Amino acid sequence: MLKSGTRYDWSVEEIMGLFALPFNDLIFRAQQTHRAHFDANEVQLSTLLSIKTGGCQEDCKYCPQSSHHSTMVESELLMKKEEVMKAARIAKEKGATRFCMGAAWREPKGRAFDLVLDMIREVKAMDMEACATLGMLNEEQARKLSDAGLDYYNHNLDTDPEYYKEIITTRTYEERLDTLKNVRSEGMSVCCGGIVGMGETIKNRAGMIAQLARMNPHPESVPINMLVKVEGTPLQDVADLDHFDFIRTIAVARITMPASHVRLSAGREEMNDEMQALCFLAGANSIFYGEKLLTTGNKDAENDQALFARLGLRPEERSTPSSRRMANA
Ligand code: SAM
Ligand code: DTB
Ligand code: SF4
Repeated sequence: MLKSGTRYDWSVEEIMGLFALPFNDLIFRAQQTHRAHFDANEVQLSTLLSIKTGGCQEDCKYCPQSSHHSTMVESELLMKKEEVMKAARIAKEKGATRFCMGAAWREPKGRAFDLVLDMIREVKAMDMEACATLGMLNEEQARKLSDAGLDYYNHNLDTDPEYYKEIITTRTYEERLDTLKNVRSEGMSVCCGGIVGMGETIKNRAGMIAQLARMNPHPESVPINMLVKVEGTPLQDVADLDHFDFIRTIAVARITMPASHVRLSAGREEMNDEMQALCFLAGANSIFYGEKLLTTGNKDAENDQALFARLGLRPEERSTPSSRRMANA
């Protein structure tokens, strides 16, 4: 169902105009949009697990898992299904509704892919939403994931097409868009966003949001990550981001993709409660919940519960569209 105000024709210039608004005007507009589409006091909780860590052949400059950089992250084998299920059960007990499995792969292959399909089936059997982020997908891989019951596939654009060349050289922007097309045509929900704080300009940021907001339909889930500067990556010394610029990016994502869940993603460890509250006010309504992201730290669950209590926020029960839920039943 289309709610009024949803558009797919945003230009980069128009989005730059949103970024240039006085902060209070921008936040007011984002909050109005948010309230027209969501309960403003509900936040969706997703828990991440790195099921295959490190040793990745891609050269993403921000990523501690790329084998092109020397970081503290060591290459590990695919986790055993039992360990993954244990983590999913703990996530569910702590209140997460979605379990997201990440693999440091260029693309899924061979027996490892079959094992991941099995993990997805088991997460679904636990009555949780399942999400995976495994790199590029062709049509057949997307179909297999969908058949296994996967609700969401995460594949980020990361930045705009122009700045992209500075960040990743081992796969193209077009290849990312092709993966997203394959996910969409197999009926899964799309989780797609990017990173702020990699040294990009406001125009690059507006360009990234324009790419996302011109998709029809919009990605159901839009993770906005603040770069985690990991030692050993080429971006370890990039200039600090003005936190207000991060909050503005959340607000602009909310205004341009009014019915999407906008996720306040990586970088929360660096944020105090007041900063996170401003992100929620700007329209963020999802977080990664649990003490670890993939290889770096996150706020722990107790900390988030205390913040929710201070702000009167409630965890959202479940967000997968009922049609998809019934198809998966
Ligand atoms: N290998 C798969 C891929 O790239 O699609 C899945 C995992 S990859 C780690 C998922 C996303 O995590 C990246 O697209 C990027 O947006 C985000 N990410 C990775 N390292 C990050 C960092 N240091 N700070 C913020 N976000 C990061
Ligand atoms: C996304 O947009 N952010 C998550 C998830 N999708 C897979 C990953 C953040 C990773 C941060 C660095 C790390 O922990 O390795
Ligand atoms: Fe590999 Fe994904 Fe990291 Fe890029 S972001 S190096 S593809 S794990």
